[in-house]
Amino acid sequence: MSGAAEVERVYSAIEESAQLLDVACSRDKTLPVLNAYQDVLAQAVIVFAMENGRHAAELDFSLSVPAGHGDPYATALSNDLTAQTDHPVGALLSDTQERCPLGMYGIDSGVTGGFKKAYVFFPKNDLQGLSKIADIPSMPRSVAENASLFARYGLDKVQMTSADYKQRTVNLYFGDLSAEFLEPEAILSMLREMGLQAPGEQALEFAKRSFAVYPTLSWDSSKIERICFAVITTDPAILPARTESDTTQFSKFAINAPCAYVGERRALVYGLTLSPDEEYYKLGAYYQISDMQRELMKTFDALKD
Ligand code: GPP
Ligand code: MG
Repeated sequence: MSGAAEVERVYSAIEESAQLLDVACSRDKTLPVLNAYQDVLAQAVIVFAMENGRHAAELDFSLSVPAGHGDPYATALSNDLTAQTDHPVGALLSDTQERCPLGMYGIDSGVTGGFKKAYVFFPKNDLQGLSKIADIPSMPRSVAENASLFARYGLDKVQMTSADYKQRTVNLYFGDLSAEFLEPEAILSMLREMGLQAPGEQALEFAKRSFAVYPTLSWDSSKIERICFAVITTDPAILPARTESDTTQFSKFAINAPCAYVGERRALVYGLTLSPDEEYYKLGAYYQISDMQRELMKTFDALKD
């Protein structure tokens, strides 16, 4: 398929996903992003994500971008998807790739808001130590300030980082988690120290199955803005029962989101998110996958009680 045909194929899937959430999809915000990365669409891992079920007003799509493509933030700047900035967030991707080995990149965009994030994935077998990440010059100081807290709860190996150019925040995606730190007592103690909402009993059960845990930090404060416990599964009914409309919206999306791989069950990543005063879930449905998701699903979907 030509690049233009790939753009139309992926755009149709995005539009269909947005309809499931009653979100109006803006061609003007979405096509420039797909056009800028059109060469990678055929092979990319692609995720469609709904944020907080109760006030989902946006659909995000994420694309993986191979290392060979080069810095995807530079692509975003040269295509006017985002404005140049003097804020340290603008230096984060280049600073990171100068100091750390690269597996691949990724980007994130909203169907109403346009380009928002870039990701750096480290090689699968070479997760990066927290102190190395904290030493990256443009990283928020809050990363170093919270490093010992993270490490005490087993969060010390970083699989990937993301820079959010709109919110001016950084996510550190910790992987290689050990089960002892996913026990309810450890999670409650960690969240207490972080000043974040304590989850209910069902949420704590859910969090035990996490394959990744990622805090969000900013340059404005040493406080952790929120933290997310991510669970990968093919089960569209995994969400602990909440309000009926919440459950209906999540399962509608989990069951009907478009999926480009046939003969395999759809990969889903649920995120339990805790902020200082909220507990909520988000959901990403994988439209295209790679062997990495297949392996993760084999390992983590088998952990069901
Ligand atoms: C979700 O972060 C992370 C992903 C969807 C991984 C990206 C996958 C690719 C294939 C690039 P989030 O959206 O939950 O974080 P936040 O909204 O806090 O930035
Ligand atoms: Mg997001």
